[in-house]
Amino acid sequence: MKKVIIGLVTVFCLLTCTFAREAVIKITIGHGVPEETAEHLGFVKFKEILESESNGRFQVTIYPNQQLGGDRELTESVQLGNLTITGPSSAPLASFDNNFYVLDIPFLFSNRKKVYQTLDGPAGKALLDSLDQYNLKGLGYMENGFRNLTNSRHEITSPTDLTGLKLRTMENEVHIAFWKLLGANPAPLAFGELYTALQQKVVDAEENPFELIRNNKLYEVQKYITVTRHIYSPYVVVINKQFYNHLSTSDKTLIDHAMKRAIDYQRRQAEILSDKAKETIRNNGNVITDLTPEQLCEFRTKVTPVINLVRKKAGDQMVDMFLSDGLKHGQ
Ligand code: TK8
Repeated sequence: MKKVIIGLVTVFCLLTCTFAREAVIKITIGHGVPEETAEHLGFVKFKEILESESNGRFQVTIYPNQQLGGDRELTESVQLGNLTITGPSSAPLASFDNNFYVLDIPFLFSNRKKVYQTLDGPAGKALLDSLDQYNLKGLGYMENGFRNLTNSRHEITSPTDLTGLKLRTMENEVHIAFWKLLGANPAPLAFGELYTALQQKVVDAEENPFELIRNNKLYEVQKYITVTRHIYSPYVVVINKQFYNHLSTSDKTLIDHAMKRAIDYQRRQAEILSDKAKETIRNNGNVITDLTPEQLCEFRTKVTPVINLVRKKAGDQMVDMFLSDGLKHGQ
């Protein structure tokens, strides 16, 4: 009897251990921003949904705040399979997949509604599908936000005010061309080095959405903010292609659905946090300058030629798809 019990217990242990070992699927996520940000909250939501919907079969670990590197390193890690998921801004992702330069068309979107219609529609989907050839699968777009110009020197209301200012851009050639056309002196720099560069006055100016100007404390070292909303560069959520392709159909659906819900949540948080950030920055005594339509027009006119560079990089087909989608949505 004793032997039978020991035997049964052994079989049971072996079965559960084997089952457990086979069943648990580990997912690692790395991203480049602090834990107070909407991007982080979005990934936490994804973890919660996926772990609970899979009854713990999926285990998700998140590494925030550049712990595993900046956007470029994180994207490389996902390509190599050392990391499962990341969410770089579309601008640095464009040097991996040139199609993403399409999102660098200046003033492509005028409001959030149009952004979501386009990104969640056929144009956004075609862009995500283009990642396939780079060993990535795109799961969707989270919000980083409309980008605004900040600097430590003086109030900026026209391109002339930018003359000679040293301005940090994301690692993206179209952005560099854009700021050159406006008369600034742009240079690319990884996000992780930005605060120190501004603090030490190696750089005078930069551009980011309100939420990151706040959460990365850039407003401490950038007194002036001009609401230019010149580019909307979303976070593109990417997963290692092999990892995704090896999942069962039902697991793929679990991931897709969890990410869709997480993205909806993330976008709501981004909107709330962006408004709060603007408030905090204003209360801190920073100068926030809104531009009149005429002033904004001056910026727009100067950067129009950038579209030719975008066409060269992203191709006419992708550019036309995004532009006609914009027109369809009444832009
Ligand atoms: C963080 C970056 C950041 C971006 C930048 O990973 O570099 O200015 O706005 O969000 O992607």
